[in-house]
Amino acid sequence: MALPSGISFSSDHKVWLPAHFNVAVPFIDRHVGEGRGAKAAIRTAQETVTYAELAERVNRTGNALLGLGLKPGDRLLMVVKDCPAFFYLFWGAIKAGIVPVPPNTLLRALDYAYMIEDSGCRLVVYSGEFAGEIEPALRQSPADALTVDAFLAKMAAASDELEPRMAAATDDCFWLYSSGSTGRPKGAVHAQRDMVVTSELYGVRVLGVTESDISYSAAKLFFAYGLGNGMTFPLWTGGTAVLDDRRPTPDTVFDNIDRFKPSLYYGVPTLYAAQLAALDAKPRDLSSVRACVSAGEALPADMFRRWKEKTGTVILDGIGSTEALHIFIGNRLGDFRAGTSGRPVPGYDCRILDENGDAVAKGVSGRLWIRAESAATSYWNKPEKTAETMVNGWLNTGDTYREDPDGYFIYEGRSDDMLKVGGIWCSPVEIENCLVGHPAVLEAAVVGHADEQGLIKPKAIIVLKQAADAGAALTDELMAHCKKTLAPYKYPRWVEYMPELPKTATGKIQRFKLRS
Ligand code: 3UK
Repeated sequence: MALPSGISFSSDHKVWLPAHFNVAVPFIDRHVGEGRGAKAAIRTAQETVTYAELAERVNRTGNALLGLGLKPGDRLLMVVKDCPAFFYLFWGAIKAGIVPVPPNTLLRALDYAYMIEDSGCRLVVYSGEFAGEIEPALRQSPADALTVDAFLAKMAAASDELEPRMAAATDDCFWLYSSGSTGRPKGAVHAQRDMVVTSELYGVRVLGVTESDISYSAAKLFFAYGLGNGMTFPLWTGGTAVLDDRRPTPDTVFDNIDRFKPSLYYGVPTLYAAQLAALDAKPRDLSSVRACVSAGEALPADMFRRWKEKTGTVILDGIGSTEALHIFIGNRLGDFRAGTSGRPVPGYDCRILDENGDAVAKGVSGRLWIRAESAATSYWNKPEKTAETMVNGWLNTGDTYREDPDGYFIYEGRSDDMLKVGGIWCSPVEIENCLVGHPAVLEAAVVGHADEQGLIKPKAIIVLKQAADAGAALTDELMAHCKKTLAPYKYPRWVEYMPELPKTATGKIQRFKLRS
């Protein structure tokens, strides 16, 4: 398919956009004019939304948001499950010049309270299911709030005509929050052009996404990975996105594949591991799927092999980040190597540097830096974090990598203590703080530990106030304490008791000693 009018890419993969433009036009409005009005843009178990309906509801949403008093540049915090309203809110905001901010929907009231304050959002729209965490978070806040259902009633009553608010390619468009090992989540500010770049460079040119693809991402839309897979790539190409608002399990995912016959399936290693186990019990038909994609954490080579054996399909591992927006090093059909992240996506410059900032020789490990036109150029309100991470147009990924002789990039771990659990960030410090909040605990250290699939999960090493309290009952209690206080995926899967923790002379926990 030709690129949308006014948009082109140079031979070295740099994007050209009109000086005044709004990214909702090529992603949403264009399709009706190109004859896709009656085509399904979104399919769920409950409904199908055509491109014509989508364009109309995006307009009504933009008008409803303006009608609620939001002005261009204002932030809309949207804590919304994977459903068509996610699309309406995200694109309706963008078309009206309002900045949508869709955070992780698995977080707790304290996390949302922070994001509401940090973003200075004017309005919070949330799926009713999340009221228990959102309503307490709103108590101290001047922001207005509406459930999705209440918003949809306003949307239905708003005008279906909306002029796009014109912007420059590098103007702020949407934010995504990302967490660090210390400190609060950071809002990565993404520009108008960023989704154009990821959709074309990775979606079209690496994965080969087309209008005839049906895309199903078990990774949720709030995750930059899911946002690309399950929304921007299908909309960029005029294809169909399948959405399911439930928590993905092997059964729900395989049932969706049976029912919607997607041609592209996107998961994370933890889910692939559970799916592999489920396939032992019950074989499933994946013949509609032409490619499976994995990201969020490294896919062990053995899982790649077992999946291929059982399903006949390859899993294309690729590394992306919230800051880069989507995958910048990836495997592709016809060019993949198990146990690696693949090769750089054309258009993304990747460098592995030593501590002095010099490029290492092939085969030597170092810090991975990338340069990308889809990259966020700042963190909202965090000039120091911005200066550390975004340097002269280059992005510090925080990952250690090495390049093999054939140009495949091999992941070797994080350069900080952060963990990826089920593809989602976990800060050991946050889990330690939670554990220390339990009356029996004196000190706690959290490290990553590989489970039987080779996937990393948090493990806690605990020093008790009374050593005699140690035991299975306390372990259960500590796990329950974490599950109730933190996002549920963050609880430690193993607890070990020790008389003391290894520390540096300055009192810093030496987590590397605990990892072995
Ligand atoms: C790690 C990987 C090894 C790595 C993401 C695809 O994961 C995404 O974004 P986040 O900001 O995390 C980024 C960090 O996660 N990581 C991601 N993928 C891999 N490590 N192999 C992989 N395949 O530490 C990276 O720096 O949550 C993934 C697309 C968009 C994304 N935002």
